[in-house]
Amino acid sequence: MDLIIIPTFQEARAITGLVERILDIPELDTFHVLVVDDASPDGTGAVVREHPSYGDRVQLLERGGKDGLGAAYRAGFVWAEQHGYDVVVQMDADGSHPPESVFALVDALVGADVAIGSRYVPGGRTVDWSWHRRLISRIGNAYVRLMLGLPVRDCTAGFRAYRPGVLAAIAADGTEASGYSFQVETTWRASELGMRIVEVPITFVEREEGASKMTTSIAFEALWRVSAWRFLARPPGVGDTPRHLDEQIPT
Ligand SMILES: Nc1nc2c(ncn2[C@@H]2O[C@H](COP(=O)(O)OP(=O)(O)OP(=O)(O)O)[C@@H](O)[C@H]2O)c(=O)[nH]1
Ligand SMILES: [Mg+2]
Repeated sequence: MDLIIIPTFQEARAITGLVERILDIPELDTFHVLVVDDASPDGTGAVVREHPSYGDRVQLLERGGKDGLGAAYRAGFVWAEQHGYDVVVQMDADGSHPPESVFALVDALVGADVAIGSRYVPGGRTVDWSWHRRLISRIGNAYVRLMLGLPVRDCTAGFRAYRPGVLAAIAADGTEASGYSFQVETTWRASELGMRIVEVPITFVEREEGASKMTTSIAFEALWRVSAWRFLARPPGVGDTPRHLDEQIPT
């Protein structure tokens, strides 16, 4: 079985619609959904437990309180490994990442370890994003690429699929980011581990319900972490000999 992990904080109004969309896609019938909720005061966890497929295709990992996107994903990835899932997909709860594109990401794993749903490759786009959101995202990505030299256009994307077995090396151990810089950190680690990363164009849609969780402290964490990583030869815990690609990708 495969797993889609959705971290949530205050997404009670959005989560059911997204879960329904996922469960309704015939190509995704091998997928379960894991919502990782940080004790959202709006009752996101309770909404998930009320879903008719709860305990079957819909699972919930409840955490004690708001602890950041990175921590939520680390817990979700460990859970996926403990439960023996194969492909793992990560996506936001707010509808920005179209579940209809999950299959394209999974398809791209035939020749890759990580597939990123990308706004910034030909065919990818953002819908209803204000000019200043676009600008911040573009500047952020340009800064990350410049600092870390990553071969990826959309380093901050939160919509990804991982080939079975690669997550433990990339993310579960050794990552340190708590906020959205976790996305950059996992891209960097995958790249330094010699993993093959592909970008699949997606249409990113501005959230319809709820509010953004982006704060100045999350943005500041991203800035200082990326700047500090610039001065490390490689991510902590990553050896100096990247695995050879032939060893990782079945032909
Ligand atoms: N579990 C958990 N989830 C979080 C936390 N912070 C954000 N999220 C979730 O991470 C996903 C991305 O957060 P968003 O607020 O949509 O971030 P964003 O896409 O940069 O902001 P918008 O464009 O305004 O939506 C959403 O599903 C959030 O509910 C957190 O601290 N814990
Ligand atoms: Mg969002």
